[in-house]
Formats: sequence, structure tokens, C-alpha cells
Amino acid sequence: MSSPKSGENIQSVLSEKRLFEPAADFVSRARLDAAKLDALHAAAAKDSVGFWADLARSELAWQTPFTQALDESDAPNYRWFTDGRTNVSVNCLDRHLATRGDKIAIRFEGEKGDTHTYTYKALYAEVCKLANGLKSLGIEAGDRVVIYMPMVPEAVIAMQACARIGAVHSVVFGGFSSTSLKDRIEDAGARLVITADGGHRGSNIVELKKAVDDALAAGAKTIEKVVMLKRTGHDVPFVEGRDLWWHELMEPQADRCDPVWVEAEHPLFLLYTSGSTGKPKGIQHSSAGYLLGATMTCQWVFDLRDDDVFWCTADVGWITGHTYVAYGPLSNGATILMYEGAPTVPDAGRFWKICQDHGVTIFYTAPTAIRALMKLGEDWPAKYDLSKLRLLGSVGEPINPEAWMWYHRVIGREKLPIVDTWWQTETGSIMISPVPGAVPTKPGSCTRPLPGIFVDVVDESGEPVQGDSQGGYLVIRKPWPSMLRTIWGDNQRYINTYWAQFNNRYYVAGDSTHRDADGYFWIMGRVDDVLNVSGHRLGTMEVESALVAHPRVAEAAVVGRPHDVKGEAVFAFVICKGARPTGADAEALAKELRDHVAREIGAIAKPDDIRFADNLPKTRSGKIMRRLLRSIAKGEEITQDTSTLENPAIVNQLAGKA
Ligand code: 6R9
Repeated sequence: MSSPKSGENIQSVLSEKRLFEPAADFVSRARLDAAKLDALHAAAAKDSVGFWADLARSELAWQTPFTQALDESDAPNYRWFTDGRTNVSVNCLDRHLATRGDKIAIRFEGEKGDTHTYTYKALYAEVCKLANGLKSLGIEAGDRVVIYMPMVPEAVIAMQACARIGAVHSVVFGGFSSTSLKDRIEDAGARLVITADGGHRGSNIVELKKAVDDALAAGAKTIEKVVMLKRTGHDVPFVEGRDLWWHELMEPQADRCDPVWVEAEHPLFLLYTSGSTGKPKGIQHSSAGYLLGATMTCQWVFDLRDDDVFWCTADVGWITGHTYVAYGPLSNGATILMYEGAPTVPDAGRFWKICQDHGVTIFYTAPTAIRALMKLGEDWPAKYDLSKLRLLGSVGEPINPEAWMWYHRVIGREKLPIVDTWWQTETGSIMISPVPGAVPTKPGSCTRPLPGIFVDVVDESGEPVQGDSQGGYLVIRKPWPSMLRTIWGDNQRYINTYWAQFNNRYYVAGDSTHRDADGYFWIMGRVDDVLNVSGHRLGTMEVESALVAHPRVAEAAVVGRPHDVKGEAVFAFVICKGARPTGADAEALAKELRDHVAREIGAIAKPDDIRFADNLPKTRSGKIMRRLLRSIAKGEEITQDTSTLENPAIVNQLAGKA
């Protein structure tokens, strides 16, 4: 790990002095005002385990109540509510039927304008039918099911159906390639894939079924059946005996299905995410603890209520889509909106038109989307009636004050609260965020930790950083219910990655941060070799391995470079076997390598820049000087000492000057 970044970033955010108080009309109706929030913090500070236990009892439905709130006997493998039994789908569906059966659970709009709604009753019936269908295929509690689907309600139905029978889902983002899909299926040992013939995106068809076929042709031998939703209706191959149509599977099934009661710790899902080394890791989440985090943060951060229409734009392939599309809002009996398609089809007003047409009240998206929409101009949002919006959110990467101000001014009419939410796949739910009726905001800061979450900033030796003049590692001091439980199949990696750095004393997030004099957090970015491209995590090693898998590549080093829309862009330095390619050959090879990376990982990993060189900058001990490569990628003058390099002359060539 390199040390936390300091200096320039800290200086620029420290100069950010603007403070926005919650608007009085918001505060007067808010679930939590400052006094109520203080009371929650005080209760959590006094007894954090008791605090969470009380919420677990009052906010979740249990089949068997738990008697032990936290089991620390195997720390850092913490277990919450261990002897309780519950079912996540019962919490999200059954418990609303009596009071909200006819309320809309999901409003859906497709890119072509097709719409569909599901009431809680209808969603319940669909989930039960699919759960029965899965059972008819022999799927049992604990079996892994991979879901590789477009952003359609059926993706949520599939997740909930798995939860209903205790099957462990692993959603793979539809933008990942067949190779990524195969790797994840194999690591999870999944028995079944649920997919669609294709999805709609940017007026194109995403060939999901084709990718499944390719993945299964290349390996993934644990898969027995493929269930395919008819979405696009275009021709796709159908493998007799292995493939089944979703509608044919559903048709004969009963619309009731007794839930399988599982232990609180029973894995609800695996979700693969990038780390600094090796292949993506399967982050394993629990049932009850995870759902508690999802449920509470919807209330605290989004102030979620019965008359809201909540739109979280994240795909269900990411953690944000799990917690704030599929689970948290439904656990609260809310109405969600799902949209399948690109934000700019047919034009740059699409997101705002959707907000208007569906009466969206809470809008939650990523800074990369805000920056992209900001570039398209203020005329687009001005065309639509956004008056129903009452709360805005941001997630996935640091939001720069400029984008924050635009969001505030143009979308928020200078009065809507903005919740900048810091969290991770591993944390399961939001950890640091303003509580909108209680905490004044500062553009670019995610403000303070939520009740029951104990965040600190520590230095290299694990000592808390005093004062506000320097940054440090973001750590979490106490376990919390929605934390990851382990890395699937590799508990040692779980311990090494998140706990070992400071002797299991804290959870180490992998981010660096700064805390100002008001106790507000300013996230500086990753301290490891993980890039954040358009809010998506990408390991530099993953891209490097993809590049060296190409026959012409001998060696590759990948770094991030700042990008005004994506946040970070992939910059690859590539050393070829034989002579360094130049001219037309270099251009053609660069294109080929981009396509190659898209095939190996997915389009999000495509390098924006590829630079060919004779060698990489290496120290005499053979270590690649990544810091130098980062400077070169940024186009900075090289002021660093290169005398320790084995090949100092290479610097000019890497910088494109020779
Ligand atoms: C939810 C999600 C996690 C990483 C995290 C951090 C960055 C997320 C942020 C943020 C600054 C925020 N991150 N939210 N940085 N401000 N509000 O994005 O999960 O995909 O696992 O990414 O994203 O670097 O460590 P995930």
C-alpha cells in the first residue's frame, strides 16, 4: 500500500468553507431532526451492540427472535443476531401485504418508453412463482445462483426469489464480459444462471445470452440450467435440456411459496468486487445484519416515507443497486423506480423527464453522471417539472465541489438537501453521510458517520490522527451489522485485506481521508491500486493481467489519470514482445488491445490511453515506479528523483517525448 495522499487535495478541500443548513420545511417533516439524531448517537455511543439489537428487534420481522446480538468469539469474523431466524423476502414483501398490498412497489420504464408497474401483491406473487420455479429445478438453500440481467424488475424478482428459498445470489453486472462472468460463476460454484436474451442500452442490444453461452462454452462447468427472460425478443441460441424460458418456468407455478427460514448469518448474496491484487473477490453478506443496515439507512439518510418515489440509478450489478434498489426500499415498503437504458436516449433530458413523469421525490446517482449531465447544459433539466424532488443523493466517488454546486443549484433549486454517501461493497450500507434534516452540508464532504458507525482516521502506525492538518487511513473501529462476513472461499484474504494492517484492531477501508475541525470527513480516494472509473471499482492488476494475456504484450502497467467526467480514466503503459510498435501498427494495436480488454473484463475497463515503450521504469530491485507513471499519465513535469531507476532514460520515452 502506498501512503495516504495528502498535500494538494487536502489544501483544495480545506479551502471549501461553504455551509448549507437543512431547509426549515424539510426539517419540519423529517424523520430525524438534530435532536433526534443526537439521541441516536448518544444511545449508540453508550452501547453500540444494544443500539443495533434494539433496532433489529423493532425494525425487522423475525421467525425466531435472537438472544445474542453480537458474537465476537471468532473476531474479526463477527456474527450478528446469530440464533435468530428470519427471511429477507418476508421482510421485503409479506410484511407489507396487509397494509400496502395495493401500493406500487416498482415503477419501471424501459429505454424505448415501455412502462410497467408492480404492486406489492403482484411483486409478491411473481417472487413466489419464481421461487417455486427455482425449487422445481432442484435449487436449495445455500446453492449459488448467478443473475446476469438487464435493469428490469425481473432482476429484483430473481434476487428476492433466491432470498425466499435461501439460495445465495451473485449478481454479475450486465456490462461484464463472458470471461468475467465465467470467472465469477466458477469462483462461486453456481448451479444456475438467470439471464435474459438481451438488454437495451443506448439504442443497442446488450447480448447477455450470448455472453452466457460463451462463458459456459469456456468453462463454468458447475452450471446445470440457464433460465432466460424474454426481453428483447431477438433470436438467440437455445440449448435444449439446459436452457429454459423464464415465462415457461413461471407459468405452472403457484403464486405462494412458503419462505425458507434461515439463520441471521445465512449468506444472502455474494458480490464480486475489485481489489488491489489478483482476481475480484466475492464479498459475502449476511441476511439479517445486511438487511438491518439497508433498512435503517433508507430511513436515516433518505428520510424514506410512504409517499416517496425513490430512484436510485445504480444497476443491480453493483452494491448500490442491491442495497438501494432491491432490498432497503422494499424492506421499508417504499415505491422504487427502475429504468433500463442510457441517460441520454433519446436525448440529454431523459433522466429529468423520468423524474417528472414518475413523480420522483428522491434521486440518488453518481458524481460521474452528475458531471456528464452538467456538461450537457442547464436547458435540459429546465424543460421538465422537477418540483416533486425533495432530496438528492450522491455515491461512488468523491463529488467535486463544482459538481455538488451544480446539483444543488440546477436540480436542487438551491434548497434540496444533498446527501453525499460514503460506503463500499464491503460495508453493505451507507456509513458516512449527512442526515438530511439534521446535518448541515459542505460541498465535497460526506460529513459525519451515521449512528452506530465509529469511523476514525489513523496514521501508518495505526494511531489516530490528531487535529485537522493531515489525512490518514479511513478505519472503522467497531463491527456493524451490515459489514461483510468474509471473502467467499478465502477467509485468510478477508483478514489480510481488511484487518491485518493494524493487527485486527480496525476494519481498514482502503481509502484515505481527512477530517476537518467540525468532524466532517473528506474522502481523498483509494490508497491501494484500485481505480475508480465512473464510480466503478477496477483493480489495476486486473487490467494488467488482461493486457498481458494478449499474444503481443510482454508487460503492462496501468495507472489512473484524472478525467473530468469519469473521475479517473485507465492509462496503460505497454511493453510489446519484439520491437516497440510505431505509426499505423501502434494505432491498430492500441485499438486491438482496447477491444481485448473489453472482452476480458468489460467495456468499463477499456484503457483511454495506451502508450508503448521499450521498458517500464523500474528500480534496481525490479519494482515498477508507479508514482512516476501516475505523474506521466497526468502530463506533469517529472520532478521526482529518477536516479534510483535502473533505466532513467526510459522516462522521456514513457512521457511520449522520444
Ligand atoms: C458504494 C460504492 C467503494 C469505493 C470507496 C471509495 C469510493 C464511494 C464515495 C466514495 C468518496 C463517496 N466512494 N462513495 N468516495 N465519496 N461518497 O461505491 O461501493 O463500488 O465498493 O466502491 O468508492 O473509494 O472505497 P464500491
